[in-house]
Amino acid sequence: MSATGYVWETTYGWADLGTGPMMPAHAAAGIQPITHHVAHPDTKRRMHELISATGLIDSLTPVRARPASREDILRVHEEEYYERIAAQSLLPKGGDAGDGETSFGQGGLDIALLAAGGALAAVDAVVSGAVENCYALVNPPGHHAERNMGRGYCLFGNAAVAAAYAREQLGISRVAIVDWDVHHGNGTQDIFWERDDVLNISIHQNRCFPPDSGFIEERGAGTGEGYTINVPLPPGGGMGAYEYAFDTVVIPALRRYAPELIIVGSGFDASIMDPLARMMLRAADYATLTRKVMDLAAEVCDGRLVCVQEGGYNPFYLPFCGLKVLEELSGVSSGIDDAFAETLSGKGGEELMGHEREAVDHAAQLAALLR
Ligand code: 3YP
Ligand code: ZN
Repeated sequence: MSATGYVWETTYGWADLGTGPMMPAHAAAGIQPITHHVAHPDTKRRMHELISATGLIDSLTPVRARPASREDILRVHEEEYYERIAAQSLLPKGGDAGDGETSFGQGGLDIALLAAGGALAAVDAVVSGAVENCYALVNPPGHHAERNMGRGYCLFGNAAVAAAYAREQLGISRVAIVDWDVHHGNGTQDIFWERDDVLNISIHQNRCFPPDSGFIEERGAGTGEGYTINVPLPPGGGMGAYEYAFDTVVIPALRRYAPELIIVGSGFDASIMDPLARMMLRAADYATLTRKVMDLAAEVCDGRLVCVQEGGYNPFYLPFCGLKVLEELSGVSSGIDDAFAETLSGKGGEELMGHEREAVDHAAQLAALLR
């Protein structure tokens, strides 16, 4: 048994986004239904099955999710919003969390509460010392959900709910969130905008989603000024850009902030195979990023690290990205390599390019914590 916890619940794979490719089918608009919505949970279920089939799961400590309570959710969301989701969740066909793309089926509330509760259970396991680190493979994702509105497939801010819980219930005084999902963590940003007790760092493809947020000039306000750090990367970046961003912005900011707990928003949609973005990371690169955060966590917070699943939409490739992260967290080899590594080698993206260096340097300058 390694000291790595792992959360997956069967009903995470039962979240229903409907049959439209990205929005409900609409014949007059030319939008056809499809067997698998782009964010169908099978992609994440396939990660779970690879972790199971390789036997790596036997080296992980199972951590069971519990449904987050209403109180857990209300630490970061408006009561009115919670009630809206709860009411729609009773309808035979469910509802939508706010933007017309975040549909959920009947009982969708329960799955969303279990997703937030997976992040809570992971934080409990790590903070209590039952495990050193933990991967919560939850669904639906959370980082786009704002205080009063769901967006981008996210109902409740799972990582935000977990961070607020660690602060208010577990006596943790500073939490850092590192969101490497390729999209901007606008919801987490909205929730902690005026707070200095949660450092929120988002590394994402510039103007991918939401297209109007995630800029380096967004730095928080009031007490929270400087505790929101955005690192928007130009499209096309691979490990060259990510490594430079981590080494010059993310890791130094974490070192200065010295959190007592680190939560990674772990999306795999910055992969070279992802349909919803234009970045070029490989599975091994996710392991390298994991190692960087683990080393920093060992330095500042006894290794206390929780990964909470966000996005990722390539059903063939995401399982390998997740497998490599779990191998790194646990120090255990699954015996399986990234099956796409050879196919993907030579496609470029490893070198830091000049315009990427400029973008990261600019972000570093505006990261108040680095001053
Ligand atoms: C939500 C609607 C269009 C893009 C999509 C992004 C979801 C995601 O992976 N967020 O992290
Ligand atoms: Zn994403």
